[in-house]
Amino acid sequence: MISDKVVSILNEQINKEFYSAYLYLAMSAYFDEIGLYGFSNWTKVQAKEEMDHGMIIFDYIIDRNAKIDLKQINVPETNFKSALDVFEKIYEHEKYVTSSIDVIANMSMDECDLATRNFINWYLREQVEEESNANDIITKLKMFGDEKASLYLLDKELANREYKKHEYN
Ligand code: OFO
Repeated sequence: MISDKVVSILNEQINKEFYSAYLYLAMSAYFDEIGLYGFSNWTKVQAKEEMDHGMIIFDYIIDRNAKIDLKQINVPETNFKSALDVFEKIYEHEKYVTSSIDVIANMSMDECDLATRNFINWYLREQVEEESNANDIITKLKMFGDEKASLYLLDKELANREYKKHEYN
C-alpha cells in the first residue's frame, strides 16, 4: 500500500525532474547563443535524460494504482555568465535534487513502503553520477581556465555525448 504522503512527494519529484529538463534546456540555449555547441549538446542530452527521470516516476505512480498530480513547472534561470558559472549552477542544482531523493527514501521507510524505498535506489545511484559528472567538468574548466583554446577542446569532447533513453533497472 502506498500512502498519500508518498504519492504526493513522488508527484513533486516529477515536477522537479521536468524543471531540471527546463533548466538544462535554458543552459543549452545559452551555450548555443555563445557558440559552444558541444556544451549545448551536453546540456540538451541531459535535458532529455531528466524527462526520462520524470517519466519513470510517472509510470511508477500509475503502476501503484495511485493518482498523478501534475504541477506547474517554474521558469528556469537564464542569467548565465560563463561555462564555469553554468556548471557550478548544475552542481548546486543536482545536490538539491539529491537531497529531495534522500527525503523520498527516508519517507518511504517511515511509511513502511518498501517497494518505493527499493524503487528510489535507482535515483540515489543516478544522483551520485550526476553530481560527479558536473564536478568533473568544473574541475576541467578550473584547471584549464576559461581560455578559448581549452574551451574549444572541451567543447569538442562534450559534443560526443549521445542521448540514450534512460531506463529504470
Ligand atoms: Fe534527474 O537528476 Fe538531474 O536533476
